[in-house]
Amino acid sequence: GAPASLARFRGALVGAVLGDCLGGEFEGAEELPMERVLQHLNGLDQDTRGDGILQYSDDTAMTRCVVQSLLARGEFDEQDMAHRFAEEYRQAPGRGYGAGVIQVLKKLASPRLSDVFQPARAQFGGRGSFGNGGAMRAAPFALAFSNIEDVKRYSKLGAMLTHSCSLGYNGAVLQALAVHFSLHGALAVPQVFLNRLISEMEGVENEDRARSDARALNEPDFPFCARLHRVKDLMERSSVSIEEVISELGNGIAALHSVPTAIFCVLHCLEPRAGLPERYGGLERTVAYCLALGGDTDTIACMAGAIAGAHYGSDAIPQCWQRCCEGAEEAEAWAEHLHQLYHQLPRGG
Ligand code: F2R
Ligand code: MG
Ligand code: MG
Repeated sequence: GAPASLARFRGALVGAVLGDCLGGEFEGAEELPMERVLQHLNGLDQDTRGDGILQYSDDTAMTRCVVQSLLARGEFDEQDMAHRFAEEYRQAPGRGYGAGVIQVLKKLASPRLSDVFQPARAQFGGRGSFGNGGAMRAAPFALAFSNIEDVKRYSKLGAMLTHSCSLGYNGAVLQALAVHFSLHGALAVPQVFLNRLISEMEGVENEDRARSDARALNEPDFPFCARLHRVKDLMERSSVSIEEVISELGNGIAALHSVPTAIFCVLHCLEPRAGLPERYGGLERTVAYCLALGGDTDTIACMAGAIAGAHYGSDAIPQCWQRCCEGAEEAEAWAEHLHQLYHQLPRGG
């Protein structure tokens, strides 16, 4: 694939922040007309205040912890990352965290805790969380590790600090893989990109825990692969409505109902689409389309923003959007450090 340029690293990290900040306006909305989304986005073009007026939520707060931990330690360190999650929550609890994960973050703050994966395992009566909180913060793993085996291993462990259900942590692995492939230009041929994701996820989901979790939740074996096949089917249709995307893929808070959706949004918006302004580039189309789905808009746009940003690069990011989003400038600077880390780690995969 294409070399992983600095512009792609910046695009991925800033794209994620933008998706979170811009999507926050509509999180939980139903039946959202595209006109309302465009009104919101066009308002930013005219906003002269800029300067981070749109605040980031838990998606970015936790992504920042992942980035800072990877940069400070130069490797994955579960104790350090868990400590940063807990400290971030203690300092800013009002960032819109999931109702369940708050319990984990409080327990992670205890100095007596030796196994940092234990609080996540206790969630939801021992079943663990299948929420998309692991996936929403997974992009930095693809930006820190060049080896695909490391991307899979550490995105899974990073998610397992809060999400012990395989439908939670495998969503994080899928999101990290999507950013990894996008970073290397695989989106140039969408079918190849999807086939690579399916092939990797067949290996990832081929474990007893994934099978038993899927059955307990009435999902088929290899649930993420099944959703990726649905993405493929939708791509082959001559036209797809927002309602069909929601009904086939979902727009909810579960990783299974949002990570494949984010991937579809990126693929669908590779080309100009009716209803979206002609002047919009691919990244703008992707974010606007994610918002118009309603539901978990901040998180779907955050994940799609990372994948799309890794493809289009930072030049595709509108300056006025970047100025309006809290944390976007800092994300750009951190992307440079991740780029250095990525290239100094052993290559392979
Ligand atoms: N929490 C939200 N949005 C709610 C509204 C926030 C509001 N805007 C505000 O400002 O206060 N968004 C954020 O949460 C999502 C990520 O959640 P995460 O980290 O996965 O949390 P959790 O609690 O682990 O899971 C989320 C919910 O999923 C259901 N759930 C998960 N596993 C379950 C299981 N095994 N059994 C039953 N239910 C399960 C629960 O309802 C959890 O609370 C992102 O959207 C982020 O933006
Ligand atoms: Mg959020
Ligand atoms: Mg959300």
